[in-house]
Amino acid sequence: MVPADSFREDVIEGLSQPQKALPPKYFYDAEGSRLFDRICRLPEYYPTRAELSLTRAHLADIARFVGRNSELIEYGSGASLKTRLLLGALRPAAYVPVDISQTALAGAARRLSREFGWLHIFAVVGDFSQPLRLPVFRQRAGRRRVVYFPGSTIGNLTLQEARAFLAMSRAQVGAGGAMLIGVDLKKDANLLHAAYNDARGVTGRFNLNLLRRVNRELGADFDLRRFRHYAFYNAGLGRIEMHLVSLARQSVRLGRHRFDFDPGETIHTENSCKYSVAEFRALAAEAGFRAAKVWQDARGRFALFGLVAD
Ligand code: SAH
Ligand code: AVI
Repeated sequence: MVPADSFREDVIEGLSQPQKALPPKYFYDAEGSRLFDRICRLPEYYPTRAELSLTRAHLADIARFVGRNSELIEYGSGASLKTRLLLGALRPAAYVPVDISQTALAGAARRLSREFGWLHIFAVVGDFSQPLRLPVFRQRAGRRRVVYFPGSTIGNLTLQEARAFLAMSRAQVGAGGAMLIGVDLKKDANLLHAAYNDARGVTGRFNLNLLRRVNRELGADFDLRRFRHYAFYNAGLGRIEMHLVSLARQSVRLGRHRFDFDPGETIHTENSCKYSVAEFRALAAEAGFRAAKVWQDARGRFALFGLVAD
């Protein structure tokens, strides 16, 4: 659970800015996590299939890179879909999935413990953008700590947040540790546009669900029929931007606060940054990681980086 106070504060602060904005981490209530799982199965949403296929294709090499008997920490683990491929090959000593969505985490931990009876799972509900208390394991010789961050969730962070996240991970794994991180690559804007504007409208529902959550948990009165999903590729900034567009002049109440919208005014709800291999290599290097391996899917849409903390 996200503490209600910080949710309220973040929403009020975000809606008070000249460009209204809401943090994307609040997408993932039970319904948001369910809708995200549906997005992953959409024909237009290539990242999940691309990352799954490259992980399958390079599984032996990835397992060699990580080594056996590691402590595997996964941030934003959600349904732990890709992890299921890795676990059998990596045979980690412990698996620590961390997610802000309690429902997604609980479901994943249940399924994994059924499938991998030998695995020690320590699930942590938490926000990886804040200092987190993770289980402490006694340091054992030969046990490597590895952070796994698939799905290109790094793309949902600002550059500053991504730098802070990589630095935190570097400190966590220590010298000799490693990171496996999935990164969506720059590509034809038409493909990107389709992936975030699917024909069935599931991404639109995922986006609008954020307002439903603000209404339900904070007592606001957003009229969902008067906002519409809008996503486009901002080529200058190398990112998909998701917004909710106000279809009319309107006011929304949240407690004693009132937020006024002009027709066409937007709430910026998510960035999904796309990187080139060189750009991401440089970003990782700033945090003290060397990109020892870069695996890509056959069509060069998505990359999994094997980073080493020297
Ligand atoms: N790793 C999965 C899920 C990606 S979706 C995959 O590759 O398919 C992003 C996941 O990150 C969601 O499960 C969401 O609940 C979680 N998440 C988003 N922001 C978070 C934050 N600040 N702290 C912890 N988890 C977060
Ligand atoms: C979780 N994250 C990497 C997804 C993305 O592609 O940025 C979230 C998402 N937003 C819309 N569709 C999927």
